[in-house]
Amino acid sequence: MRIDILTLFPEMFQGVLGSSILKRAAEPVLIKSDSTTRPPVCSYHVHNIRDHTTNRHQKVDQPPYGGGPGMVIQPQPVYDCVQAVEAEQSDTSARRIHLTPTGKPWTQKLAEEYAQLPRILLIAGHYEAIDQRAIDTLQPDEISIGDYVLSGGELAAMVLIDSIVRLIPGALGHDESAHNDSFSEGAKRLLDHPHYTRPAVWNDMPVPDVLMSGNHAHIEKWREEQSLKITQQNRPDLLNH
Ligand code: 6GU
Repeated sequence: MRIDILTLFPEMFQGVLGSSILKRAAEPVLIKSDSTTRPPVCSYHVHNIRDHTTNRHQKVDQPPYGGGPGMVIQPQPVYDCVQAVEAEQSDTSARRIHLTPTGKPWTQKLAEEYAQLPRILLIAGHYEAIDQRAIDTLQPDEISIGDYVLSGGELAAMVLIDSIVRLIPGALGHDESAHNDSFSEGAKRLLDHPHYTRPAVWNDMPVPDVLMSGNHAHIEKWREEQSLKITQQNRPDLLNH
């Protein structure tokens, strides 16, 4: 998957894309059996919207028509940046995504859908908003990551990238399957059960007996019960669907 990111703050992405699973997903995959490599499962391309301004001071924002607080990003640099970026590797068409608190809620189900695509292009606004005419012209999917307001779409874009990339086959190692994650199909879209590791007793607290029993049917039943209990406690809304 090719991932293009359009932002006024490219530096915000360096740490996140350069660490942990997102970093590894953009590196060639070493095949143990014959020591050959496969191409990375994804690539990241971060673009500065400011590079597409046409004015001398590279200004991208102006006060809103009709008045009100904050600044609005002008449509031209956003539109031109999208056109320039999509012209790179133009044989692969990109799903456009605009990160905005007024978008549709992001879910694991959408992450699973997007993980199948060959190319996504994320537009992260900042300040009050992007001029609506750029949105109307580009017709991106509009996505929000929750009912709170961030200073810009960048953190939300990173959330989308992380939740999508870990679902691309080959992005996670063999021991890190996403199949039973919270909200996944394998977890029946419920919250995950609690987890335990060594030592068997810590601060006078033993690991639940069933997990030491070796009885996989019992273990699975216990985990399903725990999932249901934690979901009832913390997210009863998930049970009414
Ligand atoms: Cl996608 N952007 C901003 N600025 N705030 C948000 C958001 C996105 N999702 C939730 N809050």
